[in-house]
Amino acid sequence: MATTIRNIVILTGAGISAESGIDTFRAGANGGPSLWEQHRVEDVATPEAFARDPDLVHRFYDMRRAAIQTKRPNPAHVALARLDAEWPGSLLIVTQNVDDLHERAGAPLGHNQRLLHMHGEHLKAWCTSCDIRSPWRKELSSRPPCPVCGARGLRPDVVWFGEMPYRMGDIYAALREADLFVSIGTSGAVYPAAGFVQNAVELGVHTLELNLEESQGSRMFHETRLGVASEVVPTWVDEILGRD
Ligand code: BV8
Repeated sequence: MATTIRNIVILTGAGISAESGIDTFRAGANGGPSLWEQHRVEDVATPEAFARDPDLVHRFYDMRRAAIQTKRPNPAHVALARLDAEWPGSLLIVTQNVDDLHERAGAPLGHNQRLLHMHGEHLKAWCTSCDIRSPWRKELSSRPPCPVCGARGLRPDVVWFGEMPYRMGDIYAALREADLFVSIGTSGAVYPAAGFVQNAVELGVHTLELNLEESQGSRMFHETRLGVASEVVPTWVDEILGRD
């Protein structure tokens, strides 16, 4: 591992929010059915699905948008917010999650852009008429008017399968500058996010995985630590901040 670590890129997935009671895509919180067991991806998370049955897609996202507002950040989110507040080098947290638990774990995250939602956010609505994204906490099933242009063409501001993830240029630029890439709570099943570890290894970056179980990308990491995020993430943050 590089002697001094200055620039860190962290990728988070549904596993970091599991202990906050948010279903992951492969396992339901509290043992219930996973998101993808409740709905087929191609029925609810593709542009084609939205064109075919917008009511079903709106119901799916209205349910999740309402649910995350009843959840709270857990010690893993709080530990990353502490790292963000205290890390002297560069840090970019790239989340695949569309919940706002990273932001709610520590105000600094939102303001100084050290957090990036590559797959969008539940709490934003995107107007397909004026192309503006607006903060949104309520439902979209009743086709409410866009707060900017008044058109009734709002969609969830999430990246569906087949759509280009957000700010890929910023992510690759941060990986090129990184000394350390850390992946937390992700199964490594969805691309291009699942390809970041390979990109990092090819760039000579040290790679660390923190996950409940082996993932599809585990063999590519220099180091894997297994356990629940609420335990392994605070321990790692203490270590990297030299507090252990
Ligand atoms: C694109 C938003 C063109 C919506 C999401 C290459 C090869 C094969 C396929 C492809 C490829 N390139 C592209 C594709 C197609 C596709 C894809 O990857 N398909 C897969 C299914 C094979 N990708 C796309 O369509 C992407 N777009 O490629 O555009 C392009 C190409 C190149 C460069 C640029 C653009 C768009 C994908 C984004 C889709 N939208 N979310 C919504 O949320 O509804 S994806 C969604 O699913 C999440 O955001 C996340 O990315 C993924 C779920 O994965 P995880 O977060 O990892 O969750 P999962 O449940 O799977 O795993 C949880 C993990 O946590 C587990 O490992 C578990 O052990 C662990 N865990 C559980 N509890 C805990 C824990 N860990 C710690 N503590 C715990 N307590």
